Amino acid sequence: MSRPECSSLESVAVFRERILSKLKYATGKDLTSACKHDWFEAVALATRDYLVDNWEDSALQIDRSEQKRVYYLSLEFLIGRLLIDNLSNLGLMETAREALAELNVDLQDISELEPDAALGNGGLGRLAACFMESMATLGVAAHGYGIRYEHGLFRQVIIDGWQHEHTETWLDFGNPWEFERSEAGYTIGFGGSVSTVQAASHGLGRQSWQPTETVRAIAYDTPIIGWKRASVNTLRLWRSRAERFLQLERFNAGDHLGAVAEAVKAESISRVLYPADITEAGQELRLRQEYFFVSASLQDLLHRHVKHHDIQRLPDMVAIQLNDTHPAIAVAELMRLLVDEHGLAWEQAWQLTVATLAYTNHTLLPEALESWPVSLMERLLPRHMQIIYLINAHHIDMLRAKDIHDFALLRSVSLIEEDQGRRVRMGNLAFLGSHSVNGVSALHTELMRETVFRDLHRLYPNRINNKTNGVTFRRWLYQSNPQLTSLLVEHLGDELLDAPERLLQKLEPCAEKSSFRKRFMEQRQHNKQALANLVQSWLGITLDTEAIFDVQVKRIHEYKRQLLNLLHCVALYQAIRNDPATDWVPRVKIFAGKAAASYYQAKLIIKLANDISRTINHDPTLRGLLKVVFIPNYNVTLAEVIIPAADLSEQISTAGMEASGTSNMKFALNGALTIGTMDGANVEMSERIGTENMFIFGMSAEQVAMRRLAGLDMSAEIAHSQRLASALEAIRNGVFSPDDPNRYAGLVEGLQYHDRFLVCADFEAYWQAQLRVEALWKRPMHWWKSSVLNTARTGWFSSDRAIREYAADIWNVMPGGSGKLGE
Ligand code: 26V
Repeated sequence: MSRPECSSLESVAVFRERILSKLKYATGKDLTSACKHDWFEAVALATRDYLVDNWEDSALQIDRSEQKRVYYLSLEFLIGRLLIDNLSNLGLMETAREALAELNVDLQDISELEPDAALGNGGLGRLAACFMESMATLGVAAHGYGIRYEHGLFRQVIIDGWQHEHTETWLDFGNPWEFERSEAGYTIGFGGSVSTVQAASHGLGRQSWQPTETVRAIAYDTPIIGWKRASVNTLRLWRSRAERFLQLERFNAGDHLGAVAEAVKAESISRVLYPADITEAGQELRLRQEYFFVSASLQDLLHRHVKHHDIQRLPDMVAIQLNDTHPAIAVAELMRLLVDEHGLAWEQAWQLTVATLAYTNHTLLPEALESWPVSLMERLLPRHMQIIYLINAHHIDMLRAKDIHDFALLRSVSLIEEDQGRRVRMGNLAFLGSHSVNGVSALHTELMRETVFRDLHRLYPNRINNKTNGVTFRRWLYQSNPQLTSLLVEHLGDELLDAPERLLQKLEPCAEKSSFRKRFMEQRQHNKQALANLVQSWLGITLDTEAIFDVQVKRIHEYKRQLLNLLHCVALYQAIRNDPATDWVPRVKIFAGKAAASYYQAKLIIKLANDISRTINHDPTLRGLLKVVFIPNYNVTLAEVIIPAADLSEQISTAGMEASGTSNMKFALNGALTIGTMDGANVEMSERIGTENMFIFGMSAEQVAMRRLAGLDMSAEIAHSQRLASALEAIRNGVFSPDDPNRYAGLVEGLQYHDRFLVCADFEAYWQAQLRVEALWKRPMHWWKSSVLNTARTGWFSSDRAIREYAADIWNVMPGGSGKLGE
C-alpha cells in the first residue's frame, strides 16, 4: 500500500545496521544464534532510538514555548502492542520491513511476539490509550500517569466452556519501550496521625501528617509518538517499591518471611490490575493503588511546575484530567500539597485546585460508582479525611449562605453518604473539586444531568459538559486494516492519512460506483478469510466467509445484553430447523469478551455461548447456515483482527446504560453496519451515518425508564412472542446443556420474572431488526453502498476531534509543536 514514507536505500541500510548493532550489543546474539524473540527485541530497541531522538526535540520545544501541560491521570491504559504503532507513526514501516527482509526476517512474524500491554479492563482504558496517541499527534504537551502493573488484565482460558483466569505476564521478557527512572522517585505515606503545629506566618495551626507506613513510587517512562512524528509525549507509570527490602534484624533472628513482609506489602500495590468488579476484600488495596499513583503524579507535576513557575500559576500552566473517579482522591491530595507543603491558604488552594482539575465520568451504573468507607479513609489517609470534611463543611456553608436549606438537597450533594454506613462519595468529590465534569456521549451527559449529578448540576449548571468519545484512526484503520487503507488512499490520495476527519466524507460518491463497492467488498473478504483462518487454527471451527460475520466483542456484562444476541442465535437455530426450505442467509455469530472473575452471571453467559456454539455447530441439519463461535482471550490485538472482518456490529445495550461505547465507532469506520439501540454514542452515529444505514431498534432510554416503572416481570412479552417463548424454553430445558439440564433454569427464570436489562422487552424488535439485516444482505448493491457510507461518515468519531474539544473547552491549551490541530 501507499505509505506516508519513501524507504530510501540509505535509510534501509541505516536501519539494518542499527538492528544488527542492537542484536549484538543488547541481546548478545549474532545472525546465527538469534532466535525470533531476539530479533523482536533488536528491532524494538532500534525503533526506540528513533523515538528518543524525537522525544528530546519535543521536550525542548515544550520548554521553549512554555506550553501549558496536560496530565491525564488514569488507573488504566489499555495499550496493546507498540511495535507496528511506533514504526507506522515514525513513517518507518517500509524501511523496517525491507531492512529485515534483507536479513531474512519477516516483520509481521516478529511483531506477533510482542505481548499486549493490557493495563486496563475495557473501554475506559482503551480510550486513555487512544487519547495519548491523539495528544501526541496534535502536539498537546501531555503526560499520561498511571500504574505499571506487573500483571495486567488476566488471560482468559476457556475450559469446557467456562472462563478461567490465568495471570498475565507481559513483562516476562522485559519491556523494550520503557525507561526506568530511578532518580524520579517519591515517597508515599499511609496511615498514622495528624497533629497541629503552629505556623509562624499566620497564627493559624498548620496540620502535619505523620504516616506510619511509606512506600516509594518509581517512574517508568514510555515515549508515545504522534502521527508523522508530530510530537512525542510521555506515559509515566509508577511501580511501588519498599523503602526497606529486608528487615535484617528479623532475618538474622530466623524470621525469614517476616523480614520481607513489609516489602511484599509495599510492592503489592503495583502487582496487579484491579478487576472491573470491586469486592469488599480487595477494597483496601484498591484505595492504596489510587492514592499511590495520584500522590506520586501530583508530587511529580508540582515539582516540574515550581522549577519554572510560581505555584499560583498552576492553572495557567497545568491541566489535570481525572479519568473517572479512580483518581478522585487527587482533589484532597492537591489541597494537602498546596496547604500543608506549599503553605497556601485554604481558599487560595481551593481556587487553584478547582481551576486545575477536570473530571470525566464513564458510567452511570450505581454499582460502579465509587465510595469509600469513612473508617477505611480515616485509617489509611487521616489527613485526606480531614480535608474532605473541610471541603464538605465549606460547601454546605456556602449553600446555606445562598439561602439553600433544603435538607434533602444538602444530603444529596454532600461528600458523605450517611445511609449505608458512612462513606465518601468519590463522584461528588470529583465534581466539587473540578471546574469541568464531562460525560462521554451526548445522551450519557444528559442523563448525568438528570440522574447521578441532578442536584449538583442544579447548583453548578455550567460545570457538566459533553465530550463524545473518539478512537485513533492510526491504530483502528491504518494499522489494523491496511487493505481498506490502501483502497481509500488510492481514491482519496495520501492526504487522507493526515486529515481523515475532513477527507473520509469525500468517499461518499464512491458508494454509488459498483466497481468501488466491489473493491470494498473484496478487502472485507480478505479480512474475513484472515479471521476464519485464526478461528480454524485456534478452535478447529470452519467458517463460511460468504456468510454475514455478525460480531459482538466487548466485556461480558448483563447490560451489554450478550443474552439478547444469544436468544437470537437460539431463535434463528429453531427457525432454520423448523423451516429448512427457506433461503436462509448464512450467518456466523462471533462473540468474544472477558467476564470479571467474580461476576458469576457473566461467566454463565460465556458458558451459555459455548454451549450454544457446540450444539449448533454440530447440528448437521443446519447445513452450515448458522455457526456460533466464542473466541477466547479478547484483547486489543484480537480486536485488530476481528473488527476489520465484521459485516455487522452488535451494539445492543439497554438504552441509557452504555455511556458511549467505542468499538461501535471502530466497526463503523471499517465499514460494518451497526445493529443497535439508541444508546451511548450510537445516537450520534445514527445522526451522522443516517438511520437508513444502520439497524436501530428497541426502547429508547426514556421508554426503558417507563417500562421499569411497570416492573420487571416479562410474562406478557413472552406470551406475546412464540419465538422468544420457545427459545427460552429450549435453554431452560437443557437443550444446550444435556450434561446438566438445570444449568440455565435460574438464568431463564431471571429473564422471565426479573429482567433488569429488559432483554425480553426488546427481543421482538431485535428479531425484526435482524430480519432487516438479512433483507439488506440479499441486496448486495445496497448493503455495500451502506457499508461504504459507514466508513465515509465516521470521520467525526476520531479521537483527534475529541482531544481538540478537550483542549479548547476544558484544558484551555493551544497545541503546539508540529501538531495539526486545525486539520
Ligand atoms: C465498572 C463496574 C465496576 C463494578 C461492577 C460493574 C461495573 C460495570 C462497568 C464498569 C465500567 C467502568 C467505567 C467504564 O469502563 N466505562 C466505559 O467507558 C468507556 C469510555 O468512555 C465507554 O465507551 C463505555 O461505554 C463505558 O462503559
